[in-house]
Amino acid sequence: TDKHRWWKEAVVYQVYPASFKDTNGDGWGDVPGITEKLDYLKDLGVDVIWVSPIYKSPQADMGYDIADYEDIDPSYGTLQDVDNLIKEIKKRDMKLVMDLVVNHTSEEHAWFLDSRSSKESSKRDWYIWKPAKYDADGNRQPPNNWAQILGEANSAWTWDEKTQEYYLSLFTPEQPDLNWENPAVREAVHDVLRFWLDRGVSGFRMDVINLISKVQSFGDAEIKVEDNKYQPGDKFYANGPRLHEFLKEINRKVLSKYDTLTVGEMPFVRDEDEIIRVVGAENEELNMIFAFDIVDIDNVPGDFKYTLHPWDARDLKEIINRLQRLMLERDGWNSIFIENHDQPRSVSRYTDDSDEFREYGARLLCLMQTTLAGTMYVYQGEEIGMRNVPPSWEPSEYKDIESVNFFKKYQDMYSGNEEKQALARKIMQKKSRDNARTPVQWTAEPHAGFTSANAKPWMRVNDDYKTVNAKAQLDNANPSPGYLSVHAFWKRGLEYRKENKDVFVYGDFEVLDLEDKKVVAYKRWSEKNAFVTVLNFSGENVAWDKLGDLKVKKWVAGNYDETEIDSKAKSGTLDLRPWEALLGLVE
Ligand code: TEU
Ligand code: CA
Repeated sequence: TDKHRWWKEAVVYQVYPASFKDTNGDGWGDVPGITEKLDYLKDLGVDVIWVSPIYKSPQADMGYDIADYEDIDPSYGTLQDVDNLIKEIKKRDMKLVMDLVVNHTSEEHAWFLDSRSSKESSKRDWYIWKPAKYDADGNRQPPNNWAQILGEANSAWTWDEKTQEYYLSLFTPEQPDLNWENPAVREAVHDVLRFWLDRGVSGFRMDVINLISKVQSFGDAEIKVEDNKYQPGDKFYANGPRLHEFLKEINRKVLSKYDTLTVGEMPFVRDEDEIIRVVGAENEELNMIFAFDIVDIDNVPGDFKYTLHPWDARDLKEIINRLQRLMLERDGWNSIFIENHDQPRSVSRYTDDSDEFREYGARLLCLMQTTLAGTMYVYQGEEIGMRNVPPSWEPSEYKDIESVNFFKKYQDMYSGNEEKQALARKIMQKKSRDNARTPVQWTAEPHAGFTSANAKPWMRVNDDYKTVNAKAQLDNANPSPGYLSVHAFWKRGLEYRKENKDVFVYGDFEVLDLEDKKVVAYKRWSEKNAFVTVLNFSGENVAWDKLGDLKVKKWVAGNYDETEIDSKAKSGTLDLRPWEALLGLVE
């Protein structure tokens, strides 16, 4: 129909380049490493490759601090390497999407160097500068109480000695926020988009794009986290007053002139009208967003991310149901993802990553994602069921700035308190971004084949690589009769999704049995076909009797022995084993 678009049907694979594949033995992944693996990605069923930032950067936040939007960081390669990558991608009928980080730049970007050089600089108002405040004791204080996002113990404002003012740096001091109120900034950003689109790139993943418009009063945030000096300030900068104007401008001036995929990262915001204003087909802003509901499921609501909060299948169903229905009913569009470089590994987080159940869990999550409506995103390593780092890791082995800051906060606040230090380690192992950033496990060779044997990987490889690696799963796609390796299951799942795109990409959605605490189940259908997905999100046997009127014609996929799948009940009560997942064609 007229609502079909290539970017809706596409399977997007996210590459986190430092950890993907190293080709020159410096222990750091690179652009030629991506090129080397294109056949692997094509074979998996990938259509679009989204590469996390490879631009010139001091790497304070792994490239999300950009010093030059129009050049490549030498640690990743050269512009020629990227041209070659684009050429090779096109040859295979795939597309490249770049990461666009324009809420902020690096402090080393020429624009900021100029801006901070003097109050009279012509680029002073390209960033957000404010005078200090003074408390009753005459001590200098930042302009307001907002906390830094990647270092919650600190202020979002950084003092500049030379010009005696604060600049806004929501993420880290090395990432000053651009002032989007200034039309010259917006035009410079438009030029960045054109630069890459003209080079053959097919779209952008837009980093924290909903933070670009700030409430200009820059007032204090309400106190939500009692034991923290600074507070979450998102009410003042998430989906701020001019966001839609700025997005429409980008669309009108740049995007509408190309055929692109655009996905905006949109933390903090749950409001349905706000979501539709961005992704509603009529609104001409972005194709889709990354909503944070599923990846925030285990955070204490209203608190920072490094907290632990229990959840069960009901919470997951509520989210899936709400977002699937919202997009279908209001002509918006979903992104289906549960992993990325900021999140722990899904098999560890949502299922059970023990040796006994890891593969079942990974196949269950695959079956869930490949049968939901939206554009499908796979994060590197997800397709082989990579795990979180093991609990035995020392704090010093975590590399991410957010992890470093979190450990430091706990050390400062609770020094000498063994219990709190143990808690910090536990939270880290469950939630840190490092979990997703360990090198991809390609083979059982030294360093998992990520880099050469005598090199030192920039980040420790997960010890489980001898059993969990791509080669083992490719060589042995059928580890035992009726079972597929996690990789083979993904490959088949993506293929099946495309063959039945009328249902899985575009079809209708209805959740079954919202109340059950263990099982997530839903029906998907089109004019041609109907399917039911049943997922046991528990390590227990469950007798599930909520198929209702549905009669299964044939079970077509499952994460247990598929040679026996026909013996499963087709109506009435379904006996589910731990983490069992089933897909059935219904009458
Ligand atoms: O992340 C934005 C974001 O809000 C979170 O996902 C963030 O990673 C953090 O964990 C919240 O506690 C994006 C990028 O994906 C991330 O890698 C960058 O660090 C960040 O923006 C700044 O550019
Ligand atoms: Ca390298």
